[in-house]
This record gives sequence, structure tokens and C-alpha cells, in this order.
Amino acid sequence: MKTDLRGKKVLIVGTGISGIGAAEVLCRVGACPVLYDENEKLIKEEVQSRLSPDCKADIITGVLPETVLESVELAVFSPGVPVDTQLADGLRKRQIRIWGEIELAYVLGKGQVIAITGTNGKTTTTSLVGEIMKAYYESVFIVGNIGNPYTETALLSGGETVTVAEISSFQLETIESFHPHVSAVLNITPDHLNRHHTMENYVAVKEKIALNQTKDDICVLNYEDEYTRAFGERCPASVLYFSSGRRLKNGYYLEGEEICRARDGKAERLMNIHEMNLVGLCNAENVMAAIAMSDAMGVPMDVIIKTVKSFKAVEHRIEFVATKRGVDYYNDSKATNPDAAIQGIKAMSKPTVLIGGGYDKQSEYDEWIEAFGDKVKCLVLIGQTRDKIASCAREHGVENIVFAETFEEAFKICVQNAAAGDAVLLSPACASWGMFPNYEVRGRAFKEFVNQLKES
Ligand code: UMA
Repeated sequence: MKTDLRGKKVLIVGTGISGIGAAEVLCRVGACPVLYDENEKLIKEEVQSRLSPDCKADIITGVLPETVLESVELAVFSPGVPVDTQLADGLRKRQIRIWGEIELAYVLGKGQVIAITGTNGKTTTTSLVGEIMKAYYESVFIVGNIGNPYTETALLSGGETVTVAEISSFQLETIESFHPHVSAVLNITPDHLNRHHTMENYVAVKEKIALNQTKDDICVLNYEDEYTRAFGERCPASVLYFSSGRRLKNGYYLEGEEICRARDGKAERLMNIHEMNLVGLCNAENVMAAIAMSDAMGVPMDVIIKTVKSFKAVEHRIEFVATKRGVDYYNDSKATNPDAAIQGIKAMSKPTVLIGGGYDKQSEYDEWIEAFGDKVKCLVLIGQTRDKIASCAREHGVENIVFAETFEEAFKICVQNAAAGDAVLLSPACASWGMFPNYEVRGRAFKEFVNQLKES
């Protein structure tokens, strides 16, 4: 253990999965967690019931008494909790450090860490790197923003462990000593600006992934992204670039359909993109980044390529479902905002019947609709946002727009409008609320409809 937290009173802010994970690990190392959530409607017994019986934590909801601030020695903020609030200021004024899940787990964990950030593609890339590591190393954990708090596995790790962590910008705000041996910034496009306020802040926080890296470490960056390419110039780690747009003298790149690796100008072909089960240029980039990271970790190239070829898309992310009557069906239900949906439509190479719409998060749809090009032969709209999307789509020259009252009706309209050689894509650019409890249920409903379709 690199830091002794025994007997220390630690304030955990947020009682979601990150906060619960932090409380558990702190109990196990003998610290005294105080679990706080500003949501006064939370029932303390329910929060308690999510802790294991031997994890004793004080639980506070609503307003946090000053006396608690006076008594704690460390704070651990959940990723969803901003660090520019009165509470955070109060802690800093008292010289109390604010860590997050990643810093806490890192100081308690052992072994090597691979850390992956970026605006899009993090989850797919993290899963793929995790699978490649599992194919070669004995002890591998896949953690972080992907939905498994890093704190849950920190104490299980040993010197030989490889931890593959998906890290969001929220989680990077609170790192101090976090030092991955291999890191990656896949791309940076505007996102979460309500939290980070400016693009400069957002880019700076993404760059923190390499904060403690040295030239003995590796940072994998996207040469085609202006922010990550510029970061390469001042990155403290040794940089490995990947590119979907040009040949690199050193790095990983796409030439036609071939993924290649070059060292000092000597190039070799690694695989054809049609040999992977993922579609779209964004996924070719994710794969190149994963290959670069795995190569840097010393995994033999034959093991890497074999794993890439057998890797299936993460569920609900441009997930190929089936071909029925010559029509390819894709589930991209995870595209709950226009930016994510842009990746979905960009990944399609055939005329596409697209299901969009859902809960209104006050998004703007122009850029998503511009990304349609002339690919979308029919736009089927559902939910609260359908009028707003339809008028935006008309402004951008999309003419074939059909409204559906229910999700089932939307699916039937897709089937009627798609011909052999077309694709049907569920990539709604909106949250599912109002029609479904979450995007997973929406995605599964879509897959069930597809699977019920007859072959001919
Ligand atoms: N809360 C406060 N004060 C606040 C804000 C929130 O007390 O100012 C409380 C809420 O009342 C709630 C709790 O904090 O009870 C929620 O904490 P949280 O929002 O951090 O959610 P967790 O369940 O702990 O999940 C978090 C990440 N959530 C966010 O970043 C919003 C999960 O990422 C992550 O998987 C998990 O930790 C484990 O690391 C999700 C996410 O949406 C998938 N990430 C964003 C994204 O991918 O775009 C960044």
C-alpha cells in the first residue's frame, strides 16, 4: 500500500456506484468513511443496504454540517460531483485534498495501468484492450467509467496485474499521483462543456491523463485530431500516433482497408478492416489505438490480431444485430446525444433507414443531420423530440421523414422502407426516457424485433 489511510476520516461525496466502491475499499483499509449525498430524498437505509455488512460508514444526506468538514482528513468525490462548488472550496480552504475514484484506487492498487480517455470510443477501446490483455496476461481488470469502479479491484491487484481503465474527463479532474504506464487520448470534440465551461479546460483536463508519465511511458494519440496531435508535441510520455488519414513514418495507420504499422519508415500490414466485427472509420481508429497500446505493453502481435478479429462490438454501440432479407440491422441505442449519433451514421456504408428521436435534452441536431450526407433514405422519428428533429432535418434538405407513435411502429416502418442492400440503424441521438427506462432496454427491444423477422 502506497498510502496509509488507516484511522483516517474520509468524506465521500456521492452515493452512486463510485461512492459505494470508495466506501468499501476505505473500510477494508481501516479508514473511517463518511458517505455523503446532497440528494435529501435518499433513504439512508437504502444506501446502507448497498454496503457490505462489514462496511461501517456514517451516511449523511441533504445539507452537510460544517462540523463534518472540520473533522475529515481527505475527500473522495464521485465523478458526477463538480469540483468548483462551495463544498469543494470549503475543503480546499481547510487544506483537505480532493481525490476521486481513480486517485484513491491507484494509491491502493498494484501492477501496471493502461488508461484510456477521449470523447468517443472509450468504452469500445477499453473493452478491446482488456480482452487483448486477458489473452496474454493472467491478472487483468477492466475498470472505471465503463461501469466498474476502479476501487472494487484495487486491493485484488498484485505486481503482475494489468488494470485497463476507461477514464472520463470528470475522473481526470481529481487525479494527483495517478501514473499509467500506457495511456491514450482517442479524440477530443466538444462535450461536457456545462461542467468544464470552456473547450480549453476540457482539453487540459483530458491531457491530465499523461500528467505523471515520463519518456519511459507511452501515450497513444490520434494524429488526425487537431487537439491530440498538438498534445503530442508537449506530452511528457513517448508518443505513439495512429492515423486513419495518412501514412506515418512511425505509428499505426490505415491505408485503404489495411491497418499497418510502421517503424522508421518500414511498414508492415497487420490486418484488413473487414476482418474485424466492428464497422466504421471510428472503430478502425479504436482498433488502431488498441493495437498500439497492446504493442506497447509487449503483447505479441499475433495474439493482438487474433483477439481483435474475434472481438464483438460492445452491446448497443453500433452493434451489428443481423442481416434479414438482405438488410443489415445495427443497434446504436447508446447514442443518446447527437455527437454519439454522428459516429453511428458515419459508420454506415449503405443507404440507411434511421430511427431517431426520444427524450428532449435540449440538444441541437444540426451537426448530426449534416453528417447524414446522402446516406439516410428514410428518417423515422419517435418521442418528444420528433417535431424538433423533423423541422431541423427539413431545413437541411431531408425529405423522407416519417413519424411513428410507438417504437414497434417505428421498426415496422423501417422494415417497409428498407430494401436488400440497405441498412437499418437505431441511433436516436436522444435519451430513451419517456418510452423506455434506459437505452439498454430500448436497444434490446430493437434486437428482439430484428430477431423475430423472418429470413425471407
Ligand atoms: N451527487 C451529489 N452532489 C453532486 C452531484 C451528484 O451528491 O453535486 C450525488 C447524486 O445525488 C448521486 C451520486 O452523486 O447519488 C451519483 O454519482 P455519479 O454521478 O458520480 O454516478 P456514479 O453512479 O457514481 O457513476 C460514476 C460515473 N458517473 C458519471 O460520471 C456521471 C459513471 O460513468 C462511472 O461508470 C462510475 O462512476 C464508475 O466509475 C457514467 C457516465 O455517465 C457511465 N459517465 C460520463 C460519460 O461517459 O459521458 C462521464
